[in-house]
Amino acid sequence: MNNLISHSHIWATLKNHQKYLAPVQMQDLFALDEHRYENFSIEACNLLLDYSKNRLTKDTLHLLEQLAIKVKLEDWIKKLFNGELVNNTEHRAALHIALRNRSNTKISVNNKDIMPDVNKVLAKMRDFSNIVRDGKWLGYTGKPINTIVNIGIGGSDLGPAMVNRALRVYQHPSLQSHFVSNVDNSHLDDILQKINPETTLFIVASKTFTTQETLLNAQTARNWLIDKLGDDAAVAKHFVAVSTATQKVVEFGIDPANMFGFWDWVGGRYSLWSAIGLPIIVMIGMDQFEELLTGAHKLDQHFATAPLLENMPVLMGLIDVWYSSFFGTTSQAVLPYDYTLKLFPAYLQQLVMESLGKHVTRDGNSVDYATCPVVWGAPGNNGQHAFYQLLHQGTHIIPTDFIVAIESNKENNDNLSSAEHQNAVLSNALAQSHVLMMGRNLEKTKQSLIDMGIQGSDLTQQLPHRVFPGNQPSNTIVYKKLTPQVLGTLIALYEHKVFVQSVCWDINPFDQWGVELGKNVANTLLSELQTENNNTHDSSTNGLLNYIKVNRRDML
Ligand code: G6Q
Repeated sequence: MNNLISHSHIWATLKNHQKYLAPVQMQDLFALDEHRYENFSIEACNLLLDYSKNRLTKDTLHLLEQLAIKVKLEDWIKKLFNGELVNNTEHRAALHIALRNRSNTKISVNNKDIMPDVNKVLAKMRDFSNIVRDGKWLGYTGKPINTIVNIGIGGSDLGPAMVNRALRVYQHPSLQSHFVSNVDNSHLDDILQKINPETTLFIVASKTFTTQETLLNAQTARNWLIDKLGDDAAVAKHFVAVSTATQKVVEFGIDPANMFGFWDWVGGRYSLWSAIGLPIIVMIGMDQFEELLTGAHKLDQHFATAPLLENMPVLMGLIDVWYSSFFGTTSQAVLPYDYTLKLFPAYLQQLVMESLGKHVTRDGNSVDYATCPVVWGAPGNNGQHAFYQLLHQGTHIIPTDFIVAIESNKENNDNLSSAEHQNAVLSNALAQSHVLMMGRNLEKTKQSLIDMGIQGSDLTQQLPHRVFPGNQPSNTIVYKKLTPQVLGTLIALYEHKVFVQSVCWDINPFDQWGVELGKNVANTLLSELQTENNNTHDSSTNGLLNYIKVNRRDML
C-alpha cells in the first residue's frame, strides 16, 4: 500500500475540487459574496491577513482542513513545541520556539530543561551588548567600539542582516554594522576599506565553525587587524565568536570567554533568536531584542492554540499547499511595501527553500507531488517597474504575498512629506493586488481604447496586448508599523507556515543535506585547485578546473 498523502481520499477530493475551481474568476467570487473580505481575513498578534484574493471558497478551506487533520498537523505542532526529534535525519529537536519562550515555561531536551541555559546566554549577551553600547568595550588602542562586522553565511548571516536593516531606526546612533558573507574577497575588502581597526569588533558567527567561507573571511580579517594594530594580542579585544563548537573557536584563536553559545537543536535558518542575533542586540539593545522575541512568542502561542482555520500560519501554509500541489504553481512572490524589509525576500528564500526543497518524505520515499515553490521578490514599488509585468500578463500563476506597513518606520513621521510618501506606497500596494485579481477583460479594454481615440485596425491590433487576464492570487499582510515586536511576529509567522507545509507534504523541513554536500565538494575542489591532480570528476568539471589553472598561470 502506498502511504503517500497524494494517495489519500482527501487528496483526490482536493484534486477534483481544483478542477471545479480552476476556471472560476475571483472577481465572480467577490460578486457573489459581499462579505468576502470579512469572511476571508483574520487578525492575530497585531497582524491582519487578508486572504480573500485567493482562488478558494469556504469549501476549499474545509477540504484543506481535512487534509491538515489527515496529516495530523495538530499532533505535529505539539511535537514541535514539546521538543520531540522533529528533525529526524539529524536526530534533533527544532526548538527555535524555546529561544523566544518569554513565558519561561519548562521545555526539555533529553529530560533536561533547556530554559536556564537559554536565559544564561541571553543574560551574557545583555551584559556584553551594554558594555559595547555604553562605549566601555575598548579596542586594543583604548578607543571605544563603534563598528560591528558580522562574519557568517547562510543562517549565520541572512536573519541578523535582514533584522538590522529592518530595524535601523532603533539602532544606537553611534554604532554601525556590516555583514560579510561572500568568500569573494571583494566583499570583505569593501568593508575593510570603510572601517577603522581600532574601533571595530568582528563577530565570527558559525554554528559549526567549519564553514569555509566564514573561516577564510575571519582569518583574513584577523590578519588585517593584526597587521594594522601590530600585535596578535589585539585579537582578544576585536574578535568574539558565536558558535556551538567551543573547541574549534579556541583553535581559531578566540578566547572562549568571548564566545556566545547555542545548541544543536537550533537550525541555522531558525537561529536569529539565539546568539546568532548578537549583531542585532548590539545595534538595537537587549530590551528591543526582547521585544522581537516577544513578538515571535505571541505568534508561537497563537500557532499552538488557535483552531486550524483561525490559525494564521496554518491558513497560509494550507493555501500554499493548495497552489503548489493542486494548481501546480512553481513560484511564489513576496513583495514588501515597506522598504525597511528590503532583505526579507532574500531571508525567506533560505527559510522556505532550504526547508522545503526536498524530494523524499520523512521515511525516505520519493514524493509524487510538487513541494517547495521558488520564492522570489523585491520591495514594491521597485518591482512594479521591473518584473510585475510577468504577474500581470505572463503565463504563470504566481501566488503573491503583499506585506504592507500602514505607517513607515521612518523616525520622523510627522511631517507632510512622510504622509505623502506613505500614501503613495499604500495606494500602489492596494492597486497592485486589486488589478492582479480583477485583470481587465476584452470589453473593458476595448472601451478604454475607444475612449483614447483608438479605432479600426489599430484597435483590433492593440486589443489583445492590452487585456489583463487577472485571477492572480495574493495574500495581503498588514501591520501598523514595523516595531521589533511586529517584526518578530512576522518572521515567526513564516517559520510556522513553512512547518505547516512540511507536515502536509510529509517532509523534514529542518535538515539541509544539499548545503552539506556543497560544502564537502567545495573542500575537495579547493585542494585540487591547489595541486596538479584533478582527474577525479566528470569531464566538464575536470575541463573547467584545467582551463582555470592554465589561464590562471598565464595571468600570473
Ligand atoms: C541553515 C543552513 C546553512 C548554514 C550555513 C552556515 O539552516 O544550515 O545555511 O546556516 O551553511 O553554517 P555555519 O553557521 O555552521 O557556518
